[in-house]
Amino acid sequence: MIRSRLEPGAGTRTFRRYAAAALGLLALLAVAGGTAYAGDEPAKAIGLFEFPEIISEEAKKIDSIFWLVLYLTGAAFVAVAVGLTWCCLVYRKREGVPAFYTHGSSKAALGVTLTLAVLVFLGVDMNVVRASNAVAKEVQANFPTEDEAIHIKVLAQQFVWNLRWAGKNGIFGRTDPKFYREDNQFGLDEEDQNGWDDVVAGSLVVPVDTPVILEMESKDVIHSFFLPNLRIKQDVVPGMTTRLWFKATKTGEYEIACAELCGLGHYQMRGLLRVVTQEEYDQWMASRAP
Ligand SMILES: [Cu+2]
Repeated sequence: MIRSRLEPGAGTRTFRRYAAAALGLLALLAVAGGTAYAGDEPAKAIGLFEFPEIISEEAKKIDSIFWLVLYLTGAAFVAVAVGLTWCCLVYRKREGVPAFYTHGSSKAALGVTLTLAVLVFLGVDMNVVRASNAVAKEVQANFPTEDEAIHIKVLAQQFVWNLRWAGKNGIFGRTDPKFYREDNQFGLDEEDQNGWDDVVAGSLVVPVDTPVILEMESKDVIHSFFLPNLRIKQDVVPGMTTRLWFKATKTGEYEIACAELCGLGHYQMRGLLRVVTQEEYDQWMASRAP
């Protein structure tokens, strides 16, 4: 005859004990996750999962949110996986002992579920919200003042990024969609003198260590302007102007990508970000707008 190794009533007690242990473990991991994040420097990525090189101070802060989410959800995942494996081992069927089964008690189940929900809400959700709000305020919404920044207009179309600088006079020329032509992608109004010195280019040339404000519009569908090395991305929507800012701190050539599936040629909607020294920038500008 097969007999249970557990006494009557022992099931509920054991369940409560294990549930308490699991809760303790989860609380510990939540605290550990928060502590791991408390460091200033984001953890270093390894091997296959190496991120694109970071070229701004703001990008580091944005990455810290990624790491925070990874630590917290990683900790919760490990806690769940360990608990599950452990239950499978402890309650398995063995020689002379049937697999343990319990309906549990609805009171205990309710208590455990509510406690877990509160712990996850406070330990994971609220931590992420708090940290990401701080970064959004500090980075995303913290636009440089109008006159310390260089303004560049971005006009997205399937499947190209058109870029325009105001030129010597610092004033953008008037545009109108009725002037859109193969050789006038921005639809510049040739009668407006302010636009005569506007510089139009296919790659985004900016001086290093200088704030840049992008004013972005789309001719056709929704695109998404993505600078992976700066960790910034913004939808470009027909009928409205969206803005983005950055300050690159390292010279070099980096990728611009479209991060919104915008049509069959989406994959080729790449651009080039060229971060150059101030002298190179002045030279480039002078050669484009004499
Ligand atoms: Cu696109």
